Amino acid sequence: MITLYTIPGSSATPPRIALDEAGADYELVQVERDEAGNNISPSGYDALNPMATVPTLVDGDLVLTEAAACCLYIAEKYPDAHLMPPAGSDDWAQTLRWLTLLTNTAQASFLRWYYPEHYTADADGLEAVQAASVAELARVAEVLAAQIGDGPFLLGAQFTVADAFLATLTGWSADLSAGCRWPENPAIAAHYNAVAQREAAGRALIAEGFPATFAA
Ligand SMILES: N[C@@H](CCC(=O)N[C@@H](CS)C(=O)NCC(=O)O)C(=O)O
Repeated sequence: MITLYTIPGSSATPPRIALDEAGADYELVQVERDEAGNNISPSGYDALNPMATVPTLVDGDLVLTEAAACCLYIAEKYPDAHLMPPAGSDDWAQTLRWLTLLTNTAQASFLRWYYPEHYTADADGLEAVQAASVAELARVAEVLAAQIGDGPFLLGAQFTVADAFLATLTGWSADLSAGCRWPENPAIAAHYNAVAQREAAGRALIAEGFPATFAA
């Protein structure tokens, strides 16, 4: 059985959505942190994940970190769930493109906003790190909205793990200031709502603390 180490609402959300969409048999293990942000439970967690982050997915002897890699693994392990287009197809390549943008640009930018102290040694520079992050997130949102178009998903009719990733980041963006929140963009709000309307994905989003819908 798969074990997914998680903190509610975290980067573990996309693989959790993927597991639920796949109807996988899995267990969630909550990672507890102290006030300094050190993982204190389960003991030995940092040996599984040398970056000391969540998620970590364990499946037998496999120990996998990085949310995007976990999503792709789940998609491959449960092919009947069709969480990725057929390997080698143009849609498959484009899904990799959007998933990569989501993880290495958008998610990274959100993490700079959430943890600015990790990105500057200047105690007076935290707000500047966050401001640069917000500017990048606004740019990425425009690119994503253009790709969604009439949607409902990034690749049109087919839901993929990239949509699980995007819905999670859309949920995170509710923490940003007014004017910067992704659901203020109608295409992104409609995308989130389409993901949330799926039975399994919607259940997972709610369980992770995200809203059932954003006003489009
Ligand atoms: N690229 C990593 C990022 C994981 C990540 O930074 N997770 C956050 C929670 S959303 C975390 O555990 N942060 C703790 C820290 O950076 O100390 C992934 O996708 O798995």
